[in-house]
Amino acid sequence: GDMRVLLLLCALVAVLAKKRYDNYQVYQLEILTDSQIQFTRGLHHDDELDFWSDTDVMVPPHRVEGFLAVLRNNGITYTLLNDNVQADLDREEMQIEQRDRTRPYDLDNWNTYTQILDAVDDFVAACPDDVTCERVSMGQSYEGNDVPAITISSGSGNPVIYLDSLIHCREWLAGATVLRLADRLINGNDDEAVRMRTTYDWYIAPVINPDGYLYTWSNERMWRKNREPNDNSNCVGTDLNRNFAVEWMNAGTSSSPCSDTYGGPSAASAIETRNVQDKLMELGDSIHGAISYHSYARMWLHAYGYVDRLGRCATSDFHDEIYRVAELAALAVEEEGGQNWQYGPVCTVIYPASGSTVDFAHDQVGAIYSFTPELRGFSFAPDADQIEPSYREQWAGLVAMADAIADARAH
Ligand code: 0X9
Ligand code: ZN
Repeated sequence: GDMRVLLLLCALVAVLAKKRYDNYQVYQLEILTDSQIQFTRGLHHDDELDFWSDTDVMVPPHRVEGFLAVLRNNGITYTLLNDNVQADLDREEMQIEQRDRTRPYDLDNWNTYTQILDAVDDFVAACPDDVTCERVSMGQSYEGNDVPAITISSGSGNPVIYLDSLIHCREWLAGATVLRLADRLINGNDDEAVRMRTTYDWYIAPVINPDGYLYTWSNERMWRKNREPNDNSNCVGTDLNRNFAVEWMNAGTSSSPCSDTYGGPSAASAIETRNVQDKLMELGDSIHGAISYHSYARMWLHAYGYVDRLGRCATSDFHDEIYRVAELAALAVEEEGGQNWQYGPVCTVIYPASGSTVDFAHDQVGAIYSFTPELRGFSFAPDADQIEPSYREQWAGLVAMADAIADARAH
């Protein structure tokens, strides 16, 4: 009767509401020379081109022909990485449907926001005797969703390591990796896990941008920003990783609300940014290490992302020391995972990008060991079987970083 028609209509609306990526293609550009770099930076201003990394760009089907012509005319060589993004998303959806439904979440699969909250609650409930664990709130998002965090403490005033993920909500592998790192820290009985949780206190925030994360599940898988509307524009969202109050709008940031790198109307305008800033400032000097996980590019990055007055990449006073630790972490990741990793400052290794977590923690908080790994792989929608190797190699990188920091402090 009427009820069935209504249900059908609801289903139809739900299907129509979700953006499809049929025949969206991803190209990897070869950018080696300065002029190739300059040309590619120019492409960043085109809001229809979605840069997945420094070299990889997703192109909607109606733009492919013209885009490739422009590349050829400018002498840019390219390879096709993905000829139909929707096929990857279909596979992803299938893998999610095949999950074990008897469990509230699955650490080897993609978890919804609610499932991540369930995992956080489970972890803290399973806290081992040598530490205390708590679920705390980092604050609320624009839409009023909780930004959850896990604290692990031995109660003896240990230095803190801060971890976060999903500030860019489409980078699902980063969230899945951090969740498994938290699981190992709490539930691990091995020597390394025990040593990590008893020599450091931990503050772990797996979902910095819950509104965006929910939106990637319900409406638009490749959404990156938060979900705050913009004045005088139909385009929604601020790139939280350009919104921090550190050299805001200095480089690699758009002032157009429709851009994926829109820095917001003012520094720290977004509540999700302020949640992170306030917590980092509160933890202050007790932070010995801060890591904001992103995906993907196979890089262990550190400060700075911003440039000096002459437009050259700025260099931290602590460059040599943080580069040393980045190298140790990257080598540990490489050795465990077998993929090739780069390391160094954001600005030189990937591209100039100011107002991000890594620079804020370094400059404003004084956490000199502030890092931002770009995880493994070649897509924002990797196979779920990438979660395990990502976690394994990131555990190795995390332990290498933590030990290198402790070493430096001891000398
Ligand atoms: O553009 C970014 O924010 C980062 N790349 S991503 O594909 N994850 O969006 C690169 C900037 C380096 N990361 C930080 N500064 N945290
Ligand atoms: Zn990111």
